[in-house]
Amino acid sequence: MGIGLSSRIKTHATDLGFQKVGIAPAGPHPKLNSDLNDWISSGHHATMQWIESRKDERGNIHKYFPRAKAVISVAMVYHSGHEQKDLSSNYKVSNYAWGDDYHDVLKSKLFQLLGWLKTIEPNVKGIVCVDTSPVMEKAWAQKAGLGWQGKHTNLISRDYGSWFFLGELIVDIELESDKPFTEDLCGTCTACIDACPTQALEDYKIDAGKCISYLTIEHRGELPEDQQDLDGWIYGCDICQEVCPWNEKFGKTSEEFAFQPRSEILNYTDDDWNALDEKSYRKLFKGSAVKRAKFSGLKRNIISNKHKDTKLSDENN
Ligand code: B12
Ligand code: SF4
Ligand code: SF4
Repeated sequence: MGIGLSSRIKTHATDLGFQKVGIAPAGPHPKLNSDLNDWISSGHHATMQWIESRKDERGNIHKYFPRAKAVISVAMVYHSGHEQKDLSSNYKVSNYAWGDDYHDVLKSKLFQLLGWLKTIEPNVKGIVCVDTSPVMEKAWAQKAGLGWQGKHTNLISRDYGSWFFLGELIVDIELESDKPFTEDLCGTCTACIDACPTQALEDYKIDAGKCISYLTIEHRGELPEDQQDLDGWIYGCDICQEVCPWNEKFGKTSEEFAFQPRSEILNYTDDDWNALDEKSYRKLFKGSAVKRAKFSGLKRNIISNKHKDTKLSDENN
């Protein structure tokens, strides 16, 4: 088993710009599978059929990559160091989407890691995953020792908080593994559950249909009648992470230039957002994660928040 190789992989991944790296054996993960099935049968995935349609692969890594022997799990900090109050607009955009699309940034580094690994193990087969693959990234990161899933359901590390993305390089060679992270350092805290404006969280579980992140990014068409209040967010939502004491104490600013905010994100006023047309949208969000919401979704979110403001000022007059 590659003991020396595991530590060389970690050093190389760190040199590429990942803050955390851990390795888990690609063995069975029965709790993950049963929790996922419960979550889906409770309808907590809302309209995200793409989760259900590949649930067997999500619940069993060998259905996705039969030759898998080890999962190299990586984390990369994205927080730009700016806060919502630094924006010129009252509309809020999740911090993870202020710069370039993280899928591209992490994938390119993971492919570099695979390319380097092939120079040592020429026959290795590897799959690079970032977000969109049918892999339960948080559960694998916990198994690889990176941290624990907090009550807001994101993965938290004791040295970086939770403002990071996850990715994996799954390989068909055995590697020395790390110990899984077995502690739950949330303790009696319930700050995320209490602060969530839509009551989407219950201990360690999310009802995605109620979550503003889902509503602003994933939901297509009109917003449901009872989920119209987006609390000022036009893309994503950061509230449950903003209130987390682990981020207050240990959250770090990203050193990755690609995650620095685009100037329009910082400087756009409410009027600029209200006037956004498809042409400016395409230009502003070229190579950005915000494309996921599509122009129609972003426009719907802006209009929905604008109507709320109009209603509030009518009530105050
Ligand atoms: C679907 C999805 C969403 C959905 C659903 C969120 C969710 N929690 O599942 C929506 C659109 C709402 C969403 C929102 C966000 N997302 Co998202 N999302 C995903 C995606 C694609 C799949 C997640 C998944 O498998 N969900 C299914 C459910 C069943 O999984 P789970 O939440 O982990 O559920 C576990 C717990 O409930 C637990 N459990 C169940 N019962 C119990 C009981 C106890 C006692 C315990 C301890 C645990 C427990 O078991 C379940 C299975 O392990 C992943 C990428 C990936 N491929 O993994 C990114 C991912 C999770 N998202 C990410 C991010 C950044 C976000 C946002 C912060 C973006 C934003 N700012 O708007 C928000 C956070 C909202 C939140 N509080 O979770 C990052 C998280 C990084 C991190 N540090 O953890 C990921 C990993 C993407 C990435 N590659 O970086 N997301
Ligand atoms: S992202 Fe926002 S809406 Fe979703 S669970 Fe967290 S606080 Fe609630
Ligand atoms: S806010 Fe508190 S309960 Fe929620 S994830 Fe952070 S430490 Fe855990």
